[in-house]
Amino acid sequence: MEMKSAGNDTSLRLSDLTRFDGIVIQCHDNPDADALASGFALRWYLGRMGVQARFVYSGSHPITKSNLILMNENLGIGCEHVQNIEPAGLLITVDCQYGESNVTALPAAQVAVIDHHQVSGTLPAMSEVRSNYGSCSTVLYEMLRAEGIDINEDRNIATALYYGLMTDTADFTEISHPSDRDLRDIASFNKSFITLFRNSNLSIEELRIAGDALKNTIVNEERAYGIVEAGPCDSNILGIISDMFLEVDGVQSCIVYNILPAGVKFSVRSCVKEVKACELAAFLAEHLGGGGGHLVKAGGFLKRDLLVKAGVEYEKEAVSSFIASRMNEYFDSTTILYAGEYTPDLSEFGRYRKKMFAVGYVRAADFAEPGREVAIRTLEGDVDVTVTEDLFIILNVNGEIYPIRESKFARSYRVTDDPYVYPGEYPPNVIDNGNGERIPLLPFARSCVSVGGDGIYAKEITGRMKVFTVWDAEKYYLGRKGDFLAVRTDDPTDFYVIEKGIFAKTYERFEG
Ligand SMILES: [Mn+2]
Repeated sequence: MEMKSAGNDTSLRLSDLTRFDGIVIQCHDNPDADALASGFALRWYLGRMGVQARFVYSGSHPITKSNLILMNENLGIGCEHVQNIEPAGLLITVDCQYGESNVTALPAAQVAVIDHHQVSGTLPAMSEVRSNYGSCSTVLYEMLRAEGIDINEDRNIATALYYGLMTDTADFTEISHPSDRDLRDIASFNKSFITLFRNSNLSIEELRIAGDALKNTIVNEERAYGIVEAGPCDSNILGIISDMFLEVDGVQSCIVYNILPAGVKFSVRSCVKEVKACELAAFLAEHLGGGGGHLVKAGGFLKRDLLVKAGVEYEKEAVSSFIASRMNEYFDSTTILYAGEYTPDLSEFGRYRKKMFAVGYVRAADFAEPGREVAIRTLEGDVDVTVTEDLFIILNVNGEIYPIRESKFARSYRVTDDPYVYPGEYPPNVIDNGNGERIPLLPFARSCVSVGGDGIYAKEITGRMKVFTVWDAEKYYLGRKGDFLAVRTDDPTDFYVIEKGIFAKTYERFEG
């Protein structure tokens, strides 16, 4: 088999798959809603293209959870439980990667992978893994979109993908990627099916699991966090337990996790501004899976194969001491700076100024009538703005997007005739908040270059640092080792963090 190593850029298109005969789609053993939805959408696509495919799962256990049985039957998913198959011409694993411990190996001439988890081994040449997506359903939604196909052409497909994303992200509270928000907002789903599935989600056994879990809480008083291990249960049960646990006096942040065959699923909560739940989740899952969400609620997954590779034995005691030590590391390795309390010692800082560099810009009035309320959808979140004649949007070097007024734009940038090429991963959109329409920005983008300025003071950050700036006393900016702490030359109380990649690209040393 032709192989490519982990971490390579892959761009598989769904239309690459239609030339094969004997296609079998396989999701992981013990399927969840996201796995069922992804395979269902893929088989639907292939069917439209005149290609027949089977959709299967393997492993010793048939599906028993009632929401999944209802989903499988009501939406016509028809995912079959098999122990073995005739060798497939092409085996496509969805919501998992071929060769992983939670995917029974089925025989195949060729393998393809579509997934949203962290890459754990070697991927086949035909693969599409978007590890920063909240669900594999979102990956399918985007891949269908790339083929010009609207998921809302089939209400069952839209319902399945919506439900897949919903259950993988604890009712959308743990989503982080803008494409996830797009799927959530755009899917025209069958409300009565979603209500039916949602209300068949908790079994009596899972309710007992929640009760039992709360008998074995660990509270670290010094760092004010809590840890709970729950038995195997759905991820939204983890959310329910962590919501309750956070209510406890003396628990300012908490993690609730369970050990599943494929890995450790966890929910994180925080009620203090010094801990962003999404950032704690990302820290815990660093190199081991994925984590993200919102300031208060977040979640993630530690893949079994990656934990074992990192030397963590996959059993109760070892996993629990690993989690406790990562939690301690999180609290102990971080410096917190508060605007108004911290005075930078400028003798430790160097002087830097912005290089001339090319970025893109869009004049808001070009894509929407002045007065319209729009949300600019970016990797970091949605920013609501009102369109005015003088509103411009900058598409920055790393793909970040921010609004700017024309007067400031005119001072900081010079318009050029060069064609504009967007460097980022998520082509930026704005959503018209009035009618929900999604407007792609790139057709309106033009080029400009930034012009100098009087520079900043900056120093490299050596550990983890949380910075509360004068602009926002509630939300910190996170600095990691190698990033820079920057101070304005005209106002030393105004300090902030610049990510190391952006710093290297956009700043240069300067003797001012
Ligand atoms: Mn999934």
